[in-house]
Amino acid sequence: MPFNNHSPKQPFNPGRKHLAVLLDPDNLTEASCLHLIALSETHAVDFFFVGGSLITSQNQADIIALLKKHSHVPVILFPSSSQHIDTQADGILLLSLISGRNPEFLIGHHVISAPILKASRLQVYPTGYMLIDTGRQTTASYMSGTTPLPYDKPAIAACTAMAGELLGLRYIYMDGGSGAMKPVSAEMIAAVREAVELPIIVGGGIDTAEKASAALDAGADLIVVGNHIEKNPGFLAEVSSLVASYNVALDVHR
Ligand code: 1GP
Repeated sequence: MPFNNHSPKQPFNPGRKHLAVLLDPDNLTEASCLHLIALSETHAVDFFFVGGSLITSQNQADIIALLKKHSHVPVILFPSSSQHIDTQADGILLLSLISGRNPEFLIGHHVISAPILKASRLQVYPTGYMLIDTGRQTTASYMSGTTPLPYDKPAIAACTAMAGELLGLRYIYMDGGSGAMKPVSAEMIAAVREAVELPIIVGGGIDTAEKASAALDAGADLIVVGNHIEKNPGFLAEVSSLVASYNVALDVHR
């Protein structure tokens, strides 16, 4: 059986800021997906993440096929279970839900997924996934049967991320949950930034440029925006320009 090299290529350009647009197959039509693809041609997007905590439609495969046909932006799966692996994508966030204590999401789904991933060409990104309590129970927390990290306990987040790093995970994803009422706090992101050297992904409830800036300033390497771009595709231009402005500033100071 031809096994591929799955050691993660660095998807992040070290020292730069990045933007991922999260596409939830349940909230997309072919037309809305094509519209976002067109916008991403003129406003830089580093990654399309595809997935959701509960997918009720059957169109994930069609959405990924559309993205692969019409866009050069890498498509990375953001799966909620082993059932959502799709080998049309470029890569997969292999999420270990380290904020929780549910073995199925720490290792169970991974065991089921492993032979499929090994036989695929998907780039695998081992990611310590941390759900943060941002004020109301999220689908991710309910569906995973886990308690999210307390919002105002940055030390717990820092120690959790440290443990993930020591276990060999390569990325940390701090998520307030899709449509979160408030994003993960800058204090918590900064504490995790201080605690680990891994690239940090932050998402959930980023619906203004100010919230995006707060996450980037605190140390996020990649911000994920889903809901607000689905509701208001024009936000893609705004947040993309913002991320680009950080990179221009970084270039100037080199
Ligand atoms: C959720 O981090 C993502 O898992 C994105 O959240 O949809 O609130 O942008 P939003």
